[in-house]
Amino acid sequence: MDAWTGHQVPRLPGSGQPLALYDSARGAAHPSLPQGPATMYVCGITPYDATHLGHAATMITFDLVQRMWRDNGHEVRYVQNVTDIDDPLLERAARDGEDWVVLAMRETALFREDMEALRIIPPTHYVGAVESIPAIVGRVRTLVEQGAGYRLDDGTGDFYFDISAAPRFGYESNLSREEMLVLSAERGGDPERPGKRDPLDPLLWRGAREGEPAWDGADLGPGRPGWHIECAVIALDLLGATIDVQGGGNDLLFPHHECSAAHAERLTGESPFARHYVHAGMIGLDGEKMSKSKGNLVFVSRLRADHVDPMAVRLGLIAEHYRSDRTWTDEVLKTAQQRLARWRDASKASAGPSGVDLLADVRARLADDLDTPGALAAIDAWADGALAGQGTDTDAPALFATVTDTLLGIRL
Ligand code: 5CA
Ligand code: ZN
Repeated sequence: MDAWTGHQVPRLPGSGQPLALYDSARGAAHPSLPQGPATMYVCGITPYDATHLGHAATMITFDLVQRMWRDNGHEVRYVQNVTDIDDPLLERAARDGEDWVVLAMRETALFREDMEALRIIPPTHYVGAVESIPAIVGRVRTLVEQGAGYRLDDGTGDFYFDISAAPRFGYESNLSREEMLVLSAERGGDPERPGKRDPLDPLLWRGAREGEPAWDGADLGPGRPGWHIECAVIALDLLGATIDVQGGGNDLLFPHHECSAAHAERLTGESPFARHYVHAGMIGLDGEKMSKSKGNLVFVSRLRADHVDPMAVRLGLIAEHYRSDRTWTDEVLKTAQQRLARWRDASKASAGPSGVDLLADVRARLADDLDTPGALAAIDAWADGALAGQGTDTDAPALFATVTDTLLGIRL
């Protein structure tokens, strides 16, 4: 499917150091050193409701990864998916008496508008689960032929992945089996289901049910794909066996990314699937994770309709470190609006402190696992200096505005 329209990203002089990113599998930050084009797969929306600030924050995090790679001269190949068939989508459509296809198309269109307003560089490929079904069927059949997938013996036509076929299962999330069982039950898995070889085995293919959409599965029988295999197949087909970054929110650490990696590694024989598994913290409202099921959502489109500057939203979402779970409040927005106004004033100064030093500082902060609080502090210090009449660098105000635009996606 089509992505959204991007904006021109100005080039900055020189380049910085390699981007170090925290990898959940290794539990530490390591430099990302792409060989050839940098490759990234980010888990996108399930389009049954409008884009909320949690989605936006996660998309902004990976936009910063892309901006840092580009600044270091890498070509970037970025794939994002849309889970345009899944239980929550069917449930919401049924609740509202709406066609699930129409619902998915409408919410995906709104997401594109939000991403464009937030100045997020579009992915190279924006891919729906539905359009990927033939490829997924082929890969599930391969897993079954290899003995890594099996049909449940209860007449449903459901197929599962046998996690014993993935010798490294658990390396990505580093959780105990007990923790995995709890999270599996909470996040779309079915550890209680009888007949599975292991309670943690994830669904590969769901046999057709009365009243649910189904697709041709060749000798799997009609049905629809499981969630984790979708992301594994889309990433493998468009980016290859080993990718630089597999990204998403930290709610996807387990089972989603663990199982996607297990599927991909079993299919290719290559491990690790991703050199970095990168997880953004959850955005909450008043102490609660923002989620569609809790109904405590702040929508990007609502803020836009209220004439809130998307650049202030972006700035508010990066004021704290991307890995920390954090809260959105009116105060966060107000602080971001004030900061944005101050930066805009400073960019109109006739001179300021050294622009070259500012660029080096911001690059260094962001290269350290996207330390946005540190980068924002360096930019604030420059702005304070310029507004106080310090410094004689007359090129600095223009460079200042380019730094915020190119590296942070904040257009002044
Ligand atoms: N379609 C799947 C991924 S394949 C999915 O998780 N969809 S989602 O709509 O629930 O979330 C879209 C992206 O936003 C995912 O990367 C998810 O991890 C992230 N996300 C969801 N809720 C939040 C939140 N409250 N804060 C930060 N990120 C979030
Ligand atoms: Zn995914």
